[in-house]
Amino acid sequence: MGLKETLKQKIEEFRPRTTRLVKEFGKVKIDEVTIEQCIGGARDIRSLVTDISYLDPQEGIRFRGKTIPETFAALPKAPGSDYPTVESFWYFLLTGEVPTQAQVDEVLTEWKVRQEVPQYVFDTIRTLPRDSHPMAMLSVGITAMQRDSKFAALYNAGKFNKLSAWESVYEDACDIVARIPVIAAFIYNLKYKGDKQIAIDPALDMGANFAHMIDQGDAYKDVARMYFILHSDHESGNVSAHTTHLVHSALSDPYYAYAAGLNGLAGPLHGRANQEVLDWTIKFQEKYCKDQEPTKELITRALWDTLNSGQVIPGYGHAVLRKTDPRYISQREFCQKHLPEDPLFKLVSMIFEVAPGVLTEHGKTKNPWPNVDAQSGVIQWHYGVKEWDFYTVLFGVGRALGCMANITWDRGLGYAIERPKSVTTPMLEEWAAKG
Ligand code: AMX
Repeated sequence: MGLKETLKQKIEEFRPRTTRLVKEFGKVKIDEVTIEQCIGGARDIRSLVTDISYLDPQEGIRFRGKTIPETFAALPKAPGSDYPTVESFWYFLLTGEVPTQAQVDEVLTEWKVRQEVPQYVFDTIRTLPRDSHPMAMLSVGITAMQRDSKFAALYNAGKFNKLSAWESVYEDACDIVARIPVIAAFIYNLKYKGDKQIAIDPALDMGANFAHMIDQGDAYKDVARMYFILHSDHESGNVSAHTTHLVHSALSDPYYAYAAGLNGLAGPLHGRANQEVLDWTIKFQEKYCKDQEPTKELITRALWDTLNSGQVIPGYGHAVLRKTDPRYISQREFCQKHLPEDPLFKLVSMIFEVAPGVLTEHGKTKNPWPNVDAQSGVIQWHYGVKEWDFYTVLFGVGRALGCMANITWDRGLGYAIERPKSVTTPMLEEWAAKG
């Protein structure tokens, strides 16, 4: 059975569970809301459902019930590689099942057809000023491609059906995940390589082809596979996943929805933190280490300078996590294996030794530990992808996997338009007075 048929069976088997919960247990309370949460970004309020991944504050992310090491161990690997193909991970995210090699091969073949990006998308991106941020370029590219949405076409033809609409969301989702690395590589070459474009190699899996298209060697193939998988999903309350879900809940098609998600990912408190980390680290070297090697004392001074100027330490802290992010650890282990002597890796490791203590002493953040973004730029830098304003685009390629798997299931289970209720400040004051 192919991926779509498997998914169809899974969605149809799952649907009665959701229907029963709403019909029979709809009034059961699972949370209550405080004034602090209402003003403070809805933090921790249980009000979203996803089965694609779950984020435990202590343990970190589980994709479909599996930790990062379990996920990497379970999925079929790319030939000669330590890492699974992105295609096998896509199958797993969508269905919750570890695919056989034959099932992975089917996705690989399908993506070869889907990955052809229409020329007008490239033409549209080319009209932007070259100094536009690459995230703006990516967002424009995805929005431009909305013209091709199969979900929008179905809706426009008056054929929207609540039970089967997910099938055209799935079609768009697959097109987006297959095409987005090609668009990202195009942007990279356009912005930083004098528009010297490299054609798709149809023999390669998604990660390997991305490496090829940005003119990287074999070693980077696993970097791309690992990077896209690690950045894919972090349950559905984070800004990019939540925005994508929210926008799609209005039945905006997956292109509109993911462009919106990317626009959220572009924020410095979210996906752009990986760019900020490199920026911070390079500026630290320039300012504090002109005539000397970095030391813990110098790092401590620089961290306090940043905090005292009212800025955050990028790559540290998290809205949900209360421990070192396992995505950080996974990338750190990659560095320890493949680039242990890299000076930037050594510096980032030294920051890891110092920053949690400084942030604890500073006393504001609930989580002084590093998140995914503290480690990801180092790897890119090591392999020569030094244009750090591009790093969030890499995040965006990976995040497409989670966001697209999520909205395919959203539609499959017929989730409603999202519409939380607002209150006014006088109302809060009135409730506050009553205690
Ligand atoms: N440096 C300095 N101060 C920090 C901090 C950091 N890394 N992390 C949190 N704080 C501060 C907050 O700004 C807040 O200060 P305030 O009371 O003056 O407003 C206080 O600590 C409490 O914040 P919190 O409850 O611990 O965090 P949060 O849930 O409000 O925010 C996050 C989470 C990630 C936005 C925050 O930790 C942060 O700004 N980190 C740096 C940016 C970053 O790395 N973002 C990437 C996160 C992962 C991702 O999405 N890719």
